Amino acid sequence: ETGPRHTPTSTLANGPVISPPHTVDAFVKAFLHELNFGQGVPLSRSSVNDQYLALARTVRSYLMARWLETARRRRTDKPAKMVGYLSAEYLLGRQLDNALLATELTDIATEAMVACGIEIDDLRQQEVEPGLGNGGLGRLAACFIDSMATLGASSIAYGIRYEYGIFQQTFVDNRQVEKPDAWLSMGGPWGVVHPEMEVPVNFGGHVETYVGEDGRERRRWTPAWGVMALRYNYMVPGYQNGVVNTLRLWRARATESFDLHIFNAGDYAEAVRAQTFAENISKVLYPEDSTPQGKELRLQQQYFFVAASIKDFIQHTMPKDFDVRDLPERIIFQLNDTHPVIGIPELMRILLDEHDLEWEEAWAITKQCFAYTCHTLLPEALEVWPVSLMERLLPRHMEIIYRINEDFVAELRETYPGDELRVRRMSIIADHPERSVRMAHLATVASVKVNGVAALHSELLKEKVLNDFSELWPERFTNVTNGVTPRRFIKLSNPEQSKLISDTIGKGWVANLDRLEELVGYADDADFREKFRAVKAHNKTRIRNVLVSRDGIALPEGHLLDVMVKRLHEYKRQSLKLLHIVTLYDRLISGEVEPSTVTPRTVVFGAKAAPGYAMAKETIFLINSVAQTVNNDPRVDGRLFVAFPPNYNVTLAEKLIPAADLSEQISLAGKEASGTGNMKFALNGALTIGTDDGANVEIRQLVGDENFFLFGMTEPEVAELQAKGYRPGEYYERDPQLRRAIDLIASGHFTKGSRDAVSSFVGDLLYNDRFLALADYAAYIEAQDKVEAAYGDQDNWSRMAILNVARTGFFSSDRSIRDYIDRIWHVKTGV
Ligand code: H53
Repeated sequence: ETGPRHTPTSTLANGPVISPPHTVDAFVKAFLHELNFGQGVPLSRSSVNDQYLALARTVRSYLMARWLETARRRRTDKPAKMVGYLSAEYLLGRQLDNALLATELTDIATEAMVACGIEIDDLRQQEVEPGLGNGGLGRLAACFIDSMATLGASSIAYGIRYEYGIFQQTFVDNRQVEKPDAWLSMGGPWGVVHPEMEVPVNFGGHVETYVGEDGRERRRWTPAWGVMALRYNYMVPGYQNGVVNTLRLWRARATESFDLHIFNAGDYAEAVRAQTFAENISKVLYPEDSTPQGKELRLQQQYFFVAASIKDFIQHTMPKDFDVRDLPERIIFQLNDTHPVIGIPELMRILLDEHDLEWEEAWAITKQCFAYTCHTLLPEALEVWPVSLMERLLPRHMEIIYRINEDFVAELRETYPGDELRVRRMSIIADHPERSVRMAHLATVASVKVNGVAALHSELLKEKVLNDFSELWPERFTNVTNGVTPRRFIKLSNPEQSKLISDTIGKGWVANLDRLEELVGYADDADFREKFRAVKAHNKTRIRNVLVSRDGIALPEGHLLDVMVKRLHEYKRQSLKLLHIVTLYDRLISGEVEPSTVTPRTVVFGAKAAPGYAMAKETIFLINSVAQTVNNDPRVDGRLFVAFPPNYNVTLAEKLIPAADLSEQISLAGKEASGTGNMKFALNGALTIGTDDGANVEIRQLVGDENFFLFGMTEPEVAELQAKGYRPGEYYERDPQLRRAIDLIASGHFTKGSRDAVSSFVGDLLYNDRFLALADYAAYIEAQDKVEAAYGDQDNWSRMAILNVARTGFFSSDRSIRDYIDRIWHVKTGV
C-alpha cells in the first residue's frame, strides 16, 4: 500500500535490497556507520550501550534483505495458506546471539569487535532479554516461531508488545519482592515500528438493530471508545536458511479523537491522563502463569491484540481484492491457550457486520479458521469471563457468543435428547457461580482441531477436562507433543557439547535433531564418555562464574548438581524437593550418616511466584531460609549446598541447564500438561528424576527405564487415592523420616526460631496437601538415594547421560511444528 509516488530515477532504488558482505571489514564499516550515524557517537566516546545498540542494528541490517525477500516471495508466489500464531506471550530471551547464529556472523562479528577494541561478551551482557511471557507457554511460543522460520513455514506470529515484561524478582529478608521490568528503557533495537500501519480497536458502547438498504435487519455496534494498535515488527530468523519470518507485536496508543471533548473543554491535563488510560492496555504482562485472575484489563489486552491481528491479516496481508469467503484457504489461526479465543466472535463480527455475510455462511468460514491448543489440566487455569464484563466491554461479541451457544445447545439436545445435565456441562455459558463464558468450550466448539501438548495430557484432556466434547467429536482431538529449539537450547547455550557432537557426527543435527541417535553407540566409548564429562565440568565452571558475578553465590566444586527451575506452583511440588533437602540435612546433622560417605550435592532452585500467590511466596521464603541455614551449618561438612539465585529467566536457564547433572520433574501425576524444561535438561545430558507426568512419560519411553529415575503414583493411582479420601497426616504419622523433616521445619530451626513464619506452610502440608506431596515423599527419597548410588559410578552415569542426549532428538520443536503442519495446519514449508 506504500511506496514512492514518482518513479525513482536512481537504479539503486529499484534493485533488490542487498545486505553488506560477510567480511570482517564490511562488518566493521556497517558497525561504525550505525555507531556514528545511528547513535551519533564516535567509537572513542561511545558507551557499552551505544556499542550494543549499534551491533544489534548492524546484525539487523544483515537480516533485512532476507526479511524483505521472504515477504516478497510470499506475496508473489502462488498464494499459499498461512499460519497465524496467536499468543499473548512470547518469552523470547536475548536476541543477539540467535541472530548472529542464523546469519552465520558470529565469528565475523567477534573479530570485527576485536578490530574496534571491543570485547563482544561485554555487549552480550548489555542486552536485556525481552521477557514477554511467564513460563512454559510463552517460552513454547518462542521455540515454535524459531522452528516455523527454520522450516520455512508460511506463517506470521502475533502478540503484545508489553512495555513491562515479567517482573524482576529480588529477595529481601528471604522473601520475594517484585520490581518492574523496564526492558525497553535502554532502547529496543530489534523492533521496527510502522506508525502508519496502525489499526483501530474498539470497546464498550451498545448494539442496535437497523434495516439495511436491502431491507434486511442487521445489528450495528456503536463502540464507546477505542485505541489504535501500533505495529511493531520483530525478525524471526530461520537457522541458516535465508528465511526471516515476522513476529508482529501490538502496542496500544490513544486515538487523537479519544478525548477531543476533554481537550475542547480546556482540561489539557485530564485529557493527557485519559490518554494514559488507553495506553495502559499494552503496559504490563500479567504475571500469573496458569492461574489467571479474570481482570478487566486482561480481557482488554486479549481483545486488543486479537482484533488488531485479524484485521491486519485481512486488510494488510491479503491482497486488496481479497474475498473473505476464501479465508479458510488462506489462514489458520492457532490459539495458544484460551487467551486469544475472543478472536472467534471477532471474526464472526467482521464477517457478519462488516462483510454482510449470513450467519450460516459466516459460521461455516469461522469454524475452518481456528485451531486450539489446550495447555493445562488444572480447572483454575481454564479462563472464564463474567457475562456482565463481556456485555460491558464487548457487547456485540457477547451477542454473537450467545447465538453460537444457542445453535450449539440445540445440536446437543438433538444428539442427546433429555440429557440436560450434559447440556449444562457442555454449554459455553456457565450459570454458576456466576454467569460467565467458558473460553475453552467456545474454542472447542469453533475449532478444526483441539490438541493437548504431550501424549498423556492429550489423553487426559479427552478423558477428563473435555470429555463430553471428545465423545461428541472424537476426530477433532489430537496430540502434538511439545518441543524446544535446539538452536537456543543446545547450539548456543552449550557450545562445548555442540562441538563434541559436531566433531563426532557432523553438524547436521542442529536442523535435524533425530540425528542425535547416531550418538547411541558412543555411550560405550570410554574416550567419548571422558570428553562428555569434560563438557559437563566446563559447564559447571561456567555457571559457577556466572553465579558469583551475578549474585555473589559461590557454588562448591565437585558436587552433583541437582536443579529445579520452573515457575513456583504447588502442583509442581517445590515443597517435596524441600522436604528432600531437609531430610538430607537431618541425616547429616543427626549423625545418622557419616558426612564423608555422602555424595556431595548442590541443589539450585529458580522460580518466580505470581505476586498474589501467597502459598507460592511462602515456599520461596522457606527455600531461602533452608538454604541459609544449611549453607552455614558446619555439621554439613560441605556435603550439601542450596542456592536460589533470584530472577530465573531465559538468560540464566541457558547457563544453568547445561551444567546440571540431575533434572527435577516432580509434579503430581496428571497435573503438568507437558513441561519443556524436562526436555532441555535431557538434551543437555542431565538425568531426570521424575513422576509419570506430562512429557516425562515420553522422555522415559525414549531414553529407557534404566536411564531415568521414576518415582511416585501414577495418574490413576492419584485419582483412586483422592476418591477414597486423602489424609496427609497419616503419612506424617507413619514415616519417621518424614516426621523428622516436617518437625524440623515446624520447630523454627530454619526461621531463626520462629514457628509462626512456617505455620501456614506446615499447616497446609499436614491438613491439606492438595498435590499429595506427602504421599509421594517416601518414593521420592528412595529414588533420590538411588540417584546418589548411581552418581558414584561416574562412568555409568556418563553412559546414561549420553543416551539421554542421543535418544531425545524427538523433542526438537522442529518436530512439533512438523506435526502441527501435518495434522492441523496443512501449510507449505520451504518458503
Ligand atoms: O504450558 C507449557 C507446558 C506446561 C504448562 C504451561 C502453561 C503455562 O505456562 C501457562 C498456562 C497454561 O495453561 C499452561 O503448565 O506443562 O509445558 C507449554 O505447553
